[in-house]
Amino acid sequence: MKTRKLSSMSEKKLSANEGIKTRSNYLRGTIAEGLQDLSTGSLSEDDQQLLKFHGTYQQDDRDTRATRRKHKLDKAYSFMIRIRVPGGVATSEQWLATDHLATTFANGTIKLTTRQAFQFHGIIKSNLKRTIADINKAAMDTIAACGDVNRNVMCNPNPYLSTAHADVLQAAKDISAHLTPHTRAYHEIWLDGEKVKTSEEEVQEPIYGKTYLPRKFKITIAVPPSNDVDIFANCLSFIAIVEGGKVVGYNVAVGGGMGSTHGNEATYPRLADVIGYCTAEQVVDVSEKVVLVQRDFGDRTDRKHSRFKYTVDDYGPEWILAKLNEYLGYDLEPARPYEFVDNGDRFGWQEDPNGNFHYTMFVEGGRVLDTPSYPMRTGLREIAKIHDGDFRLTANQNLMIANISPAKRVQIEALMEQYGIKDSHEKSALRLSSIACVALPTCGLALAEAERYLPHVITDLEETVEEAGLRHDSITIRMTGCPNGCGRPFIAEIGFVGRGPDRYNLYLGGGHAGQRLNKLYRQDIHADEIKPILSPILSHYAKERNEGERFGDFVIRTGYVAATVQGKDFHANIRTEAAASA
Ligand code: SRM
Ligand code: SF4
Repeated sequence: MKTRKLSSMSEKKLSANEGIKTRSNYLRGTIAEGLQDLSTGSLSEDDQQLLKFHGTYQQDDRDTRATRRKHKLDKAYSFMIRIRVPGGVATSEQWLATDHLATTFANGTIKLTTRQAFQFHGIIKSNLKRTIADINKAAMDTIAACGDVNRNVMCNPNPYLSTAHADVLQAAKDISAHLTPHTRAYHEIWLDGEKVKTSEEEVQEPIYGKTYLPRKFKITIAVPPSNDVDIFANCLSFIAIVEGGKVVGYNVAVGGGMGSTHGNEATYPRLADVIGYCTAEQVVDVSEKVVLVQRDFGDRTDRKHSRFKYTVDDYGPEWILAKLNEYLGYDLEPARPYEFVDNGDRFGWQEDPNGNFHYTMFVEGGRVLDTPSYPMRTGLREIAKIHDGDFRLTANQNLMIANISPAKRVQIEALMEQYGIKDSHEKSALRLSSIACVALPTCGLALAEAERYLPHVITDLEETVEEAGLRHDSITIRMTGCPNGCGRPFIAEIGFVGRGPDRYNLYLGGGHAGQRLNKLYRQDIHADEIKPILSPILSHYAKERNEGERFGDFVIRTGYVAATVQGKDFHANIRTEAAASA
């Protein structure tokens, strides 16, 4: 059902970002000039928006903001860089280059993101260009890692498990390449590429045009029964349908997303709807045409309403399907049956059909760093020096040391032992099922801690988990510093979303396979209240769950929260106690 009035839409003013894009000359703006100006560590407001399309964000150290303000100092500006890694695949050489840059230009850590990408933090302006150039020298790039374009395309991280897994990686790479912006601005600014004439729109951006998309766009591919890339949280997803070991086609799902704003019920997380099926050969075409539907019909007036999920809700999934079929010139077939069982990673060792090995390690909060008791980053560097397989980033912020031949396994295991990596997965299943977004001190939007705080929350809860005999029970637990939802907290069985320093909303009841949104259980609780509130529920679950019943299902059956059926219903049926505690 089409609900958005096109006439009123066109009367509304376009958002400021639309003007910035239009004036930018295909993402050039005055970035090159701004980089030359070393009298300040920042760039102009408009260029900061454009920088995102190039894969970098201006930030400042929020830990030192107050002190610097007191001493009348400028903010401690630096830049975050996101490296695009389609399907999360990095060679050993790329790992070593990333590791080297982390020390040379960044803060000595590598962040593995919830979209299978690398991030650096703390790069100062004078090093920005060199860092991006060096990333490109290592055969990686940062273009379209952020911005109003299609982002890093995700897929199941292990292509060696079957030919189907290899097929989806190839599809992810093909979609990613097809939807990469064509502008030469990236090469000109960061790689000293030759300047080209800028008037020919078709040549510049045949898919996006000069205003690109209304907002960021995200694509992923999953191989059932594992939903380890959280397909329902993405704008466009493909669910592989496998026959005889090969991917014959994909179910197409549209309109997922997490971002919302506290106190604004017009914003909400939404799960993608499965609208049809396409053949394996059609997957790139379908991706392009869905992007075009969003390009043409997405809301460019209000950035809080411009994600594809709102386009799908405004026009209805049936209308989107009809428009997609029109753009394609053929019809999607009806969706085929599929089943997901979970959205977590497979930790520890796995052997593939060729007799090679893969080790998935737990990386807390996705942060690769050295501490005195756990020199993980050094260990991974030493492994990369001898590893002739590759590294696979998972969408749960973990890392797979992949494709280890039987001959190399002994050497690699010895290094894993030496650097403490060998036991990385010997943790409670609760911890292994956790995700925390970056939040403080780098994220400019964080209202509360996440990456630095969730490990402590889990340590507190582990006491109850052990006592209740739940050590091996995977319960997804995710924390984000704000409701933008970068750690996909709204599909966790237990979700924490920051509201202010030390204060969180607690959500319960997400689906264990990422197939159901959760519901607000307690609003604005202090960090100290988390354990007293959650421990009794965990103990109750241990005692009274049905055979095989997941925590998210249990809290709904026993009345802690109502089930959220779809995004529009996210703010409805919140328990009166939760509302009362507001
Ligand atoms: Fe995110 C903005 C970090 C995955 C929804 N996200 C940000 C920024 C860039 C803050 C900003 O705009 O100033 C954060 C940078 C923090 C920092 O210091 O590094 C940030 N997002 C991240 C990462 C690094 C979180 C992590 O700990 O892994 C993830 C990088 C993914 C990648 O490699 O591309 C990350 N962000 C996500 C996801 C999860 C996903 O895509 O599967 C979501 C929810 C899904 C979705 O898009 O709906 C997500 N990020 C957002 C939003 C909300 C968008 C919206 O619809 O309203 C924002 C804010 C915005 O865009 O205005 C945001
Ligand atoms: Fe920052 Fe919020 Fe995203 Fe966390 S969820 S990284 S706090 S924008």
